[in-house]
Amino acid sequence: MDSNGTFPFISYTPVKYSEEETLNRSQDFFHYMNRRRTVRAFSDKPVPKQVIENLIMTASTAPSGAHKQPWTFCAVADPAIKKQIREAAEKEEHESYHRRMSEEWLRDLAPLGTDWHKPFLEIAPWLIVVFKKAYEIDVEGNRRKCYYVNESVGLACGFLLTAIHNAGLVSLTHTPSPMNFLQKILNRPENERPFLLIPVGYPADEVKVPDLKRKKLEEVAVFY
Ligand code: IYR
Repeated sequence: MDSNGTFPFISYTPVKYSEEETLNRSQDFFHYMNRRRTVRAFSDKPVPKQVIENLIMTASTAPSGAHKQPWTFCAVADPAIKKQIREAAEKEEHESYHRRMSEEWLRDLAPLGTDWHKPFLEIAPWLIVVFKKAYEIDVEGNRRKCYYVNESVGLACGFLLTAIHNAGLVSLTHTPSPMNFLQKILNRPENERPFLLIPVGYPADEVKVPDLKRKKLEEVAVFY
């Protein structure tokens, strides 16, 4: 930013495709993304740190309110920290599955076969813990507002899952609840709140996924 608080404007060079290429690319990308599946059983095969850095940099290209980029991605490979996260998550999940979740919620989850056991939190080579910044602290230590934080961080997570799939890796959008234990274990500052916990890696051999179907275009879109 310059001294009067505005970004200099520079010319934008769009990527350009012919109409036919645009059609093909949109179709191919849909088919590619439609192969993405959430996986709950991971291989312990390592993933290089550089790959994770690239995935995070891709996520961080997401648009955000007033370009605040109100996110922090904590990438955990340390087995001792993963163990701590697993133990804390399983404690909360045990409570949720046994006492906090409604009958309807448990019924809705039954087809997915989930329960309070979360071995993937130790098996997956990386856990990416996404934090949202409720506000920022500037260089002088003042509180600065962030805008549309949930929308912004949700978009960044979408970009992250897309990048993970694009790299031939798999992920699980895990939402232990409540998840303030992540702020403590990872020693994050007060302005950062846990948003999603995403194990990343290769799928376990012969992994199975539920045979779910995605809604048809007519069920998710209305054209005017
Ligand atoms: N957070 C719990 C329960 C859970 C909730 C939803 I909504 C899911 O789509 C899947 C699981 C867990 O991670 O097991």
